[in-house]
Amino acid sequence: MNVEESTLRGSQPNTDNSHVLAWVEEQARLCQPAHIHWCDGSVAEKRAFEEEAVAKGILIRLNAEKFPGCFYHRSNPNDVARVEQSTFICTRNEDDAGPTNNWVSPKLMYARLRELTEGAMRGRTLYVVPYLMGPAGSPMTKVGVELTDSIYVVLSMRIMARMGKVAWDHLGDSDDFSRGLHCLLDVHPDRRFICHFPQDNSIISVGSGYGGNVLLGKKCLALRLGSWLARDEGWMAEHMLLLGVEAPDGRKSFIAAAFPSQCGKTNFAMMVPPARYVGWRIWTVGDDIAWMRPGPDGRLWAINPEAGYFGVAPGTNGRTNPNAMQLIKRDTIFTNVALKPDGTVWWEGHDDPAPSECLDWQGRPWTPASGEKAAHPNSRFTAPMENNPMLAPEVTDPQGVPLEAIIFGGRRATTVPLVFEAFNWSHGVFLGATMGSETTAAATGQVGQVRRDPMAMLPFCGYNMGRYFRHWFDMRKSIPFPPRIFNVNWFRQGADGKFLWPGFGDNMRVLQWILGRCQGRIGANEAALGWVPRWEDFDLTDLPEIDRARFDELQAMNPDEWRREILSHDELFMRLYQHLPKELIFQRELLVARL
Ligand code: OXD
Ligand code: MN
Repeated sequence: MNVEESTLRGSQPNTDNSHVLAWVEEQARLCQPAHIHWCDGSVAEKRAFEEEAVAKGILIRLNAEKFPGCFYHRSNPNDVARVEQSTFICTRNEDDAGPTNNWVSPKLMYARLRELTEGAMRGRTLYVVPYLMGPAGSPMTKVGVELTDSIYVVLSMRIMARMGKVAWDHLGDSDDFSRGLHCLLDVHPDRRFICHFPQDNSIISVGSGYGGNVLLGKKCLALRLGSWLARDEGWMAEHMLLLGVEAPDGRKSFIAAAFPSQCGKTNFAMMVPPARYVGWRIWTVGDDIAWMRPGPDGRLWAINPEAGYFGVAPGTNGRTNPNAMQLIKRDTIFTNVALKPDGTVWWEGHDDPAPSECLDWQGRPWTPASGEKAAHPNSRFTAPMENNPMLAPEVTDPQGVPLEAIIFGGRRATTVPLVFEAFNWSHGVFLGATMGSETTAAATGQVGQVRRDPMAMLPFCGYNMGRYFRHWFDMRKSIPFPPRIFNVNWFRQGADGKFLWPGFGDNMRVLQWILGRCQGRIGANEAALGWVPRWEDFDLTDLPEIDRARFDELQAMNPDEWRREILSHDELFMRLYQHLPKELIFQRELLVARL
């Protein structure tokens, strides 16, 4: 079957929203597709798309017995990660985008994109993908419509968001939706632009097929446009996982945590506590994005706007994330992992030993002697959240979940202790704003360099970061009972270069301390960095490798390292100086004085 023969190639509009109809017509006139398909999100439609994608070689069907409903996809080798250098925030004033974003004026960027997209879908199908970010019926939920010429994007969007009729129903005849246009073009880095127009609530992404650049509901809408909308509307759009901790007595506490890409958000959100935590359970609300707003009770409430997981495959296994290993056995699209001869998949860090032969992420024959990685370090699984055995039932609650704690954490080999607590909200905002982390493969560029990544939002804040900090401080005024704020670092290394902390399920011990603090059950020592755990309060039962000396090493605060750390904050602070809230300078001074 080719494009021309596809039974799906054309369909009638399935909404009578005049704003949508007019906009789709305008975009179709620009891109000149051969067909327009209006997606309804049904299972029959999904099946037909899968057939078509397989027939065109875009997807490979995996072993139906071992991986029912699962597919395999390879992206263009030049297109395997987010491209921060090609991502733009196009506001009328450069200052609104701020120094941490690439900026081009909307006028210029629209003109450049018009040239690129004119006739770009000739002979192809334009899919109209209506979707919701957030649960149906939630006051926080937003509608997006993505126009794309990629069937892989359509199938992925159907996993990552609530797609189809549900979105038209939510929208009614309103004009309030994010307009997104995605064209593959020739998938060439020179013609790759991921552009956001916050003042028009619109996104245009061209030249890429990589999830983070093209599943427009995720980073583009839920974070970049979302953060802009959130500031205007008095809420927060954050790069945070959401989880619920259930105690043996059934009480559930909800926590949000911000970590940069590839620092273990998915694993943390799906954590299985160690055996000694009898009766304790961790429920996943979300693994990447949280939308948070003050509730009528004065607490901060959060929803996960997504409906699926776009998780990093390498390193995922039965020890690091048993729930993920369960949920990716069905209905999942794997991208850029290795393909085994029996139609199953593999990646570095998988439970199974390396296959004696397979095809690597570029489709080349691979053996363990090849000397290269079989899966790309940023290879991914795209899987529906409903397959998660520990999916929190609250994930569909229109009100969301009330937060007791917010955690910030980066990937730091040195300097930053395992856990400490901020003295108050302002101090917590300072901790988030000065977060540093080593770069990873989630974005193109050098891996392993420490960079400032405030609130893990550096690549995702859709406006001036200085004003974003201001928004964080201001939010306190509308949250009488704010969550407590903590800083963690799972990645500290000893002199031997090995991780000091086991991480994964054992992070439950850190969570336990955090909840004890939130609920007033556990004391702490006041230290220069914040409140720090006392040895006797920290549960290390069944973890003999963490003796007192190791614990002290994990929690150590080395004044020389911190002097350097504080100086390195300056680089970001100077760039943002024009809009930097004075509270951050005061917090810095207080820290220096405490040191
Ligand atoms: C992601 C990312 O894919 O942060 O979630 O890059
Ligand atoms: Mn992310």
